[in-house]
Amino acid sequence: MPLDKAKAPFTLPKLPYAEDALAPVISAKTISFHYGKHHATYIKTLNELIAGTAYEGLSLGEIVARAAGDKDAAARKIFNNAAQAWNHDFYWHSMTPPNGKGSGAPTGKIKDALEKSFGDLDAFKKAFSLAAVGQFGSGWAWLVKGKDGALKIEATSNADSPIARGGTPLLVADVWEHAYYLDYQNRRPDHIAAWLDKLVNWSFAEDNLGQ
Ligand code: MN3
Repeated sequence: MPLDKAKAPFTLPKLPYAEDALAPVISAKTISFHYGKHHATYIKTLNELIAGTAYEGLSLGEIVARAAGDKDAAARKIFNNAAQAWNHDFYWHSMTPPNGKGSGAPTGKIKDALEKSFGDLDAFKKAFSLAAVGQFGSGWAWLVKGKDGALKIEATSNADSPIARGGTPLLVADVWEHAYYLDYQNRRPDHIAAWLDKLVNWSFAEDNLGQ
């Protein structure tokens, strides 16, 4: 993750593929707004918010973790923008173009872990889709590794992220409307089904499993 060790001022991390590489599931037009406007704005705003505060000098992950425990209104704004910056970088890496590295069906350690926790790939997809589609309003659907090593699915609201609670995410799908509206309008279930079948980067998920 390019942003894990970076310090302020943060810059927009490079996309791991071309803007049109995920089409037709995610069009170049969606990526150009989502990456070039939404993601870029979270980073620009974060840099403005932390300038001259105790958060300046921390890595992005450290800012998310520290701001998560602070109920102060200024810290909530910092949390929202820092978590959105981290979540989006993680999201771009959770996807890979058709025939790209990590595309297709899961293999190896990640396949074994999915089968152990969910039974089979279809059961995982069904559970992930339920969480993604069922997240009311804006948010994220995650595959995470629990402290007991089992894989779990978690849905979070708005900017919230498992890393705010010391969790270990493996994959994330953005379920804010800006992630799919130009391509799927209100059909979030269809977008998530295509996302799971065609875009997941299983080698990224496996790398995040660790030992
Ligand atoms: Mn988004």
